[in-house]
Amino acid sequence: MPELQPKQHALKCGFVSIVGRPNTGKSTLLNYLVGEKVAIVSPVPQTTRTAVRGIFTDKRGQIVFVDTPGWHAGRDGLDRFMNKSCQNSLEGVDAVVYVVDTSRTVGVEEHQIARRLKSVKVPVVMALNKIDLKGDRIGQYIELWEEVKGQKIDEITNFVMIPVSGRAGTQTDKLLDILFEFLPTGPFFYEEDVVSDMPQKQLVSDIIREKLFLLTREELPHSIAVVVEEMRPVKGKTTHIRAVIFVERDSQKEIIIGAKGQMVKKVGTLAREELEVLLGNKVFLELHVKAQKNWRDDHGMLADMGYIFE
Ligand SMILES: Nc1nc2c(ncn2[C@@H]2O[C@H](COP(=O)(O)OP(=O)(O)OP(=O)(O)O)[C@@H](O)[C@H]2O)c(=O)[nH]1
Ligand SMILES: [Mg+2]
Repeated sequence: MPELQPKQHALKCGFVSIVGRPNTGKSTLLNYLVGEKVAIVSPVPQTTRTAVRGIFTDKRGQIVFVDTPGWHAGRDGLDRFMNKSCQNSLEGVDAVVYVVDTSRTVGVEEHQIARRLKSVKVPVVMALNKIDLKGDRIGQYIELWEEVKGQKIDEITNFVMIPVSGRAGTQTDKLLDILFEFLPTGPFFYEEDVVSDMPQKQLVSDIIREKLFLLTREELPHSIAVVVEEMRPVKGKTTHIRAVIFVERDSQKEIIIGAKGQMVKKVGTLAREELEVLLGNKVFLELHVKAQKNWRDDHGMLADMGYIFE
């Protein structure tokens, strides 16, 4: 006689895309939900440049989140790639989390995003984010959604709103509850302990770029890209990482290097500290800075940087 197996409950499992304008806190929310840093975060708009998966699993089931670059108006090659990543992330998902920043007023950019999202067929959850800042603009976002949908908020189907703080973790579990309600049952896509599927080289280059974004000002971050050229173990104890920081102009190269190399040294120290924790290994980080005019619009360069669809 075969042994009786305990009855398996069908678990929920599905894909959820996280979209919104730049800087609304999408990546911060993803990291909180997943419980680990899987996406880089900075105060600079357009920090996230590629779709990043973060996987949440518990007894309710599994949610594969897709964090996306902030939807924005730019028109060069990198802008087009980023906006296309947002658009693509809406295909084949089971629900969409539309993250808005309640500490900022609704502007033209937000109207454009809302219009793009109004015809999404799957359920939309509007995450009214950064409520810890006690901004009083929730009403504006309700009006915006009513306007684009042409309906009163309580008549709109397949739609839920929830105030949250991705930084403080306010109502994030409630958000998960709402999302699980919308998901189908099915087998998991990832092992239960997996939180990310990002290739290691991309993660490393993103971490270096995050430090650069934290330390540079104004337009400079948008001119920066980081490519990890080599990662190899040395004597089993140290990982040697060689990366190139690209900027667009020689004057920017000077800023990144800084007086007596101070700036690039600081970036290197901050990145190395985080990489050592991540890799569980000593890290020797070699950083080079190169000026590469117009890389943001150069198809070949963008492809090398991983900013092009196959
Ligand atoms: N006070 C507060 N700040 C937040 C919250 N969530 C994110 N932030 C801050 O908002 C800024 C942007 O956060 P990100 O998570 O990088 O935002 P994003 O939407 O992923 O930005 P892009 O990738 O550029 O589109 C950072 O300075 C965060 O620390 C929040 O809930 N409360
Ligand atoms: Mg982001």
